[in-house]
Formats: sequence, C-alpha cells, structure tokens
Amino acid sequence: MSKYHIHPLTSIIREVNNIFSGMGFTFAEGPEIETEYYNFDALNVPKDHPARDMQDTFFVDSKNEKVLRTHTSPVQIHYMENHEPPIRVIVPGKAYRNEATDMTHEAQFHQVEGLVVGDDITLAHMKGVLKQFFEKFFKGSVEIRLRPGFFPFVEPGAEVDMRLVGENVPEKLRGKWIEMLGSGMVHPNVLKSAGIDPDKYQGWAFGMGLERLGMLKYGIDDVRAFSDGDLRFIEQFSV
Ligand code: 2NM
Repeated sequence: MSKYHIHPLTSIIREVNNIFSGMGFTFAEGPEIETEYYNFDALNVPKDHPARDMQDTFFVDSKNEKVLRTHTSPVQIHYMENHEPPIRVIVPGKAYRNEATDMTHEAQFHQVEGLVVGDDITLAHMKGVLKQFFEKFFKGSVEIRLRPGFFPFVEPGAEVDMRLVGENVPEKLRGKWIEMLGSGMVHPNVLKSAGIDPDKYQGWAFGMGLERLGMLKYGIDDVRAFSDGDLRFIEQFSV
C-alpha cells in the first residue's frame, strides 16, 4: 500500500473547485479569524440573534470583538467590497461553531459557499447550477427540490434537497430526498453593506457542508472520522 494519501476533504475541495471553475466561477478565500462586523453585522444577522451567543460562537480575544468565523460568508463580503458585478465566486474553507460534537456535528467543519451577483440573476439560475454541480460530483442524474427556509442573509431563503436517480444509485440512497444546503436571494441589506446597489443588482448564494458531501460520496457514517487522526481512515483513500 502507498504511504501517501490525499485526505478526502482535500479531494472534495479540489473537485468542487474544478466543477465550479468549469461553470465560470472563480475561487476566493479569506481569514478564519474575523470581526463581528464581517461575520454577522454585514450579513444582516440581528444583534440579538442566538448565533452570536458565546455558546454558539468562539470569541477569541479578551475584548470579545474577534470570532472564529461561523461560516465562510465574510469572505463573500470582502469579495463584494473589492469587485464589481458580475460576480461568480465560490469559497471553500473551514468554519467553527461552539457546539457539542456528535456523529453529524463538529466544532470545526468545512463549507463551500457560492455567490452570483448580476443584473438579471434568478433562483432558476441557481437551481440549474446546483443540479449540474451534483450531477458532476455524484457522476449520475439528480433531481433538485427547493423548500422555503430562513437565513438572515437572504430573502427569500430556500433549503435545497437532492435525489439521485437512475441505475447505479446505492441501495441506501435510492429514491430518497437528501437535504444538502441552504440558499437564497442575497438580502438587499447585505448587498448594500458590501457596497453593491440593490436597486441595480441582485444575487443568489448558498452554503453547503463539505463533510456531509463526503459522507454521502464515500459512505462515511460519523463526521468525526474526518478529523480524529486515525490513520486507518485516510489509508482507505488513494492518491
Ligand atoms: C447559506 C445559506 C444562505 C450565503 C449568503 C452569502 C452572502 F455573503 F453572499 F450574503 N453567502 N452565503 C448563504 C445563504 C449561506 O448557508 C447555509
């Protein structure tokens, strides 16, 4: 057996970047330590929102002004401040939540978020892009379904479910709708905070957990396997 292995999250990030790059997206990244402004205020998260509590967010300085980002969205705010529409960007990276760990939750996890801004952008575009993404990622046909969902940074917001269809779908997944991500039309307050005129432009955005993508793709049933350092895990993945 080869001594060298690529961690599945690394493979997933590379593959996600390749697929979105083929659809005209560029890649961006940014700091994991952020101000409350970029992590919450600029994203239209109310001052009294529970996500801001010490129980949900890691504050990392004595003045409680800096946080470990709870999503990669602050990178999109920086990106909008520095780029004019049209914007098509994806942002993979680490995020942190101060919560108890179990089979499906970790305090440190990985996300990919996507953002498209222009003057003729609709959720229909997002549905097409996500369908194409999942078909490439899972190498088969998929159906996509949007349900109403709430996130402070979007209006309207939607949860996106996916269903694998066709011949070679694993028994466990056949016919099942799987909740994959959160999304929506970027809230006008968010565009405004980042210096984009919401009367001229609109956009959609989504956020998706990469561990969850990997668990489905590779049949992993405990998210903690990605980071507990057991070499027998990584030895199952070849270069
Ligand atoms: C989600 C769900 C819905 C999102 C919004 C933005 C930004 F910065 F453009 F406003 N980025 N990502 C977003 C929207 C993320 O994650 C579940």
